[in-house]
Amino acid sequence: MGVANSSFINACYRRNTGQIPIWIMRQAGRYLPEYQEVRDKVSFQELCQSPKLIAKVAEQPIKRFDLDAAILFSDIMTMLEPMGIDVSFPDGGPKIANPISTIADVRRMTPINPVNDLSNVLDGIKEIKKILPDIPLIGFAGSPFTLACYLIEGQGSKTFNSAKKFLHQSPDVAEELFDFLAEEIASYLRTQIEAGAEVVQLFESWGGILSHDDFAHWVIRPINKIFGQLSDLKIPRILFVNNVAPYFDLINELDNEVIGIDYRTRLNQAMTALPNKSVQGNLDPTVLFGTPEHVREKTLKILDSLESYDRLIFNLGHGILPETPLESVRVLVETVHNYRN
Ligand code: 1CP
Repeated sequence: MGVANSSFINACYRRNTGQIPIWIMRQAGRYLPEYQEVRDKVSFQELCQSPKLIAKVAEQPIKRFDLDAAILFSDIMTMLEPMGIDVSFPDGGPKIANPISTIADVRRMTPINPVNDLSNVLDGIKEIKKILPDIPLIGFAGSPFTLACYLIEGQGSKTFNSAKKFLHQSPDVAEELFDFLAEEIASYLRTQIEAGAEVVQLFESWGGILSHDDFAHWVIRPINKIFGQLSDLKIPRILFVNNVAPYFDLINELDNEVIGIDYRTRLNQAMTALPNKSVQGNLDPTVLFGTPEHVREKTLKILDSLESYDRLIFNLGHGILPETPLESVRVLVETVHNYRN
């Protein structure tokens, strides 16, 4: 079939008349025993620095399930390391030893040249394409706001209140930080495409905590800059926003192709609210802890609620959780694929 005419790429452009495509956020990860086996031998950061291992774990979910896209195995924090940010993953989640708080901190961050500074990631993309030439490959980065959350807070948080306060206490510093991040993210995504990725996704994991006004300024504006800088590449540009519904009016105006929808929102409402976008989502990842019949029912409930399938990419409404039963994933993929042949 070829990547360009795959159901996934066609769905990104709102023209898929075949099977509904499905991939799963965090599809390579801890719920897979074969991933755990790799992680028993190397740390997460060692894994992210080895092109051969990147390709091996990116392929694992594709080998096991009939998924329609692969995603680069990396992390949103990886691009920060060559900028001089000291990132580690002591207990699973990221931790930053030198968080950002002043204009001097922002100016100390080094602009990166991805071809030199992130060559292992780009070589990982090339390795994945060698193994999986016919499966669309998604490259990705974190959004400026989501990266700023970790840069300012220094670690994960339930509220990211320090990051939110920062936008109001030090707007000029934030402005410079966001401009810097937007430039770096755009150039990094471009090199991912040049290395062989066919699609990009921006993860806006934390923007959903912002007021509507702040979302317009700190999410929409920098993301439009990033997507604008990629428009000449003519590749599908996906934006996933965790808690997207309050901002549908702003999202509609974005220059991109696909919006990832979190599990809180009815997918049919998202499709109505975003008439010119393809949508990607949105089964609640915890559903997969139910019985196979339950997984099938909840999946069909979403599918049955929709009026059109030409612009649908099925996915979970957030990342798959560790310990998710493998049988549930199999049932999910089968249910989506059998829905429209
Ligand atoms: O093996 C391990 O113990 C590490 C766990 C792990 C994995 C498998 C982390 C640490 N990152 C990843 C891979 C990863 N992260 C991928 C590629 C895998 C795939 O999709 O198949 C991607 C796309 C990400 C993106 C990512 N990292 C996001 C955005 C997605 C989201 O969940 O909203 C975020 C917020 C991160 C930060 C991060 N890295 C790792 C963890 C556990 C976290 C989340 C921490 C937190 O909740 O604050």
